[in-house]
Amino acid sequence: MYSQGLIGADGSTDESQDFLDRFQARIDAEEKIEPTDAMPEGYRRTLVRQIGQHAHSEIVGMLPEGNWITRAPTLRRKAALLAKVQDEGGHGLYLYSAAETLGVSREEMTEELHSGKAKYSSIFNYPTLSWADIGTIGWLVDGAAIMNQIPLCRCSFGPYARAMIRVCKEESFHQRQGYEIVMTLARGTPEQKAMAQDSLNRWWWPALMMFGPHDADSEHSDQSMKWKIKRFSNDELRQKFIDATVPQAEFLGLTVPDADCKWNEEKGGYDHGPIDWSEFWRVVKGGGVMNRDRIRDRKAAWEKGEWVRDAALAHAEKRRARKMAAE
Ligand code: FAQ
Repeated sequence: MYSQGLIGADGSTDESQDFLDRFQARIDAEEKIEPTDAMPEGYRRTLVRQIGQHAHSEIVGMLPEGNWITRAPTLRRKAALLAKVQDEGGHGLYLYSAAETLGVSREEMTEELHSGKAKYSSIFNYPTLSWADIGTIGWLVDGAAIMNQIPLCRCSFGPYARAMIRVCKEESFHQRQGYEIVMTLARGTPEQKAMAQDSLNRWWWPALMMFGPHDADSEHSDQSMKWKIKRFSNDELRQKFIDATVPQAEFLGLTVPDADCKWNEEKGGYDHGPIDWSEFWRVVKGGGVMNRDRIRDRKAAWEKGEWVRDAALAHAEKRRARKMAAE
């Protein structure tokens, strides 16, 4: 499927089977691949695609929660939400930097996001209708993100794996603050509990979709697992998430909106009902409720930030010129 051109740090290429075998042997020996190492072009392209999509998800993911900063119910909640949204922005920046080490520029990635060419996680195309959604995003969306990202800390590509270590620590905090918001509502008035249940009803299935299509329909999984970019398949991670989350919902006195969700003693995990993949693909292809608004808002933020980028660049140029004059 991929062109197997190889580009070394010195720009040399090697397309031999011998090189591919030696590269795979490094992966199998759990060696980390660094940006200056020669690598198959397919490996590089897969990482640029995945890390780029991941970075875009973090940045677009700031929008649904950002929507509630001015309406947080208390000062403490507002401070925590502000910090969380800023954390997500930071995650996007580490990830863009990790992708840049593979020879793609921030501008190219941004352009791909704005033009609709690059994907970002389907989950961020759903609206945040109530304060409970802010709790549910932390609980379910950060919870799903952690389940997916903990194995990425062992990804074969060094900069991605290292970025994930800090990201996972921060996401764990986000997950706990979200769960605590939902717990407060679930133990509150009947109206607050109903708000928490309504939020779980709306976010449960989209959260399961975050893990991507079933393994049989996952185009990239086999190769990504061979290269140890992914350590678990989409279905394996989805199952781990369900098994961890259903007891959390039970503890809160809430019910996941799936009549087929039952403990299966034999497999040692929960069964679940069918996922609506037609909805998933509709949202991924731009047909979700919020797709258009998300891209519009990202473009506006990028345009409004132009003077900041220009000023930072001018400052850096000035410092460089001063330093050169002094030498
Ligand atoms: N949404 O062959 P596969 C977060 C695409 S971070 C949209 O299975 P792969 C933090 C996929 O790209 C959330 N598209 O693909 C936060 C591919 O399309 P392509 C993001 C999806 O790469 C929390 C096609 O379908 N996390 O939430 C989705 O092997 C709270 C075929 O799929 C990451 O990005 C989807 N859900 O596996 C922020 C983690 N699923 O490229 C703010 C890193 C699949 O051929 C608030 N990424 N697609 O055009 C991964 O682990 C993988 O890329 C998967 C997909 C598992 C997402």
